[in-house]
Amino acid sequence: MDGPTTPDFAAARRALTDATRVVVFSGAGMSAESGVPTFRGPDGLWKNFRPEQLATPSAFAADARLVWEWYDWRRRLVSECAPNPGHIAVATAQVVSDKQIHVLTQNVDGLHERALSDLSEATKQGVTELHGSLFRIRCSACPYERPDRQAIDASSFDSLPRCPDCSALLRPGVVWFGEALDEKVLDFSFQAAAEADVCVVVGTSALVEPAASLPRQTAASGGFVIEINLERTPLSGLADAFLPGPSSHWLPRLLTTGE
Ligand code: BJW
Ligand code: ZN
Repeated sequence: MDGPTTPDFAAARRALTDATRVVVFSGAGMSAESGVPTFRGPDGLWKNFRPEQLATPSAFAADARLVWEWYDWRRRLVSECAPNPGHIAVATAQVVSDKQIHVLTQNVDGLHERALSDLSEATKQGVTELHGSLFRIRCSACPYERPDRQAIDASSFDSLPRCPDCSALLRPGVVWFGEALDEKVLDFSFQAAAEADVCVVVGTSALVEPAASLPRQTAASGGFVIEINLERTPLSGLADAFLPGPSSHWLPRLLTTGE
């Protein structure tokens, strides 16, 4: 791992010092050090299924019990995880900085929100969940939805949760492959990325669209892109500064101490 005196780190710090508006665009690598498995790493498998096989409407149509069993496992796992120093550095910067710092996250684990609410009950700064949340559930047939942290009984098809309004199956409140992201969320996110002086891209393989295009929007509008990842990604060529290594190493140095 490079030290904080590398040219890329110095350039990244300078860009952040000069910035008024910052977006932090995060992916699964942001939560890896909290113990949340990433999607495409070697730890992404669950009972020999790839996440891509389960996070789809057709998987839910074919075997809703299996899909709910996976989501129930993930909800339990994430409930036992805590924000790591990377989340805390971002949340701290959101609370103490006079800059506008907005998090656009692909993660459904709620850890950015938890880090922020642990620090401050009232902050103007926000977190946008592009792909929904593990802790919301919604109806597969009507607009009904609710926050939900209860265990799901996925022992049989008949025990799965049902909509109180129309009796159809309830489903996780996340965005699956082939589904459109919420239009308002998407418009807001592209606008925030376009207006940002700096976009900090953290722990994403940058393979999943349309989210992966957000940093391109910042770059196209003349903003500075900082990428933090263990390895290079399709966005690395576009990044003005690449910081190789774990997010919990770089984010506290980049956002809080500057050392
Ligand atoms: C660390 C680290 C440490 C590890 N520190 N780093 C254009 C071109 C091609 C395809 C498409 C396109 N537009 C749309 C598509 C199709 C598709 C898509 O993108 N496919 C590609 C894979 C080819 N996109 C969609 O289907 C989207 N929908 C859509 O576009 O709809 C259009 C439409 C319009 C109108 C009507 C109908 C449709 C929806 C995408 C939804 C993605 N959903 C998921 C599941 C969410 C629910 C759940 O969690 O169960 O979102 S898939 C999964 O991937 C999840 C993630 O948010 C997302 C991104 O993954 P992420 O975060 O990047 O994780 P990893 O594991 O891939 O990477 C981790 C990284 O961290 C690695 O790089 C590591 O090195 C790094 N790392 N430890 C720093 N400690
Ligand atoms: Zn319903």
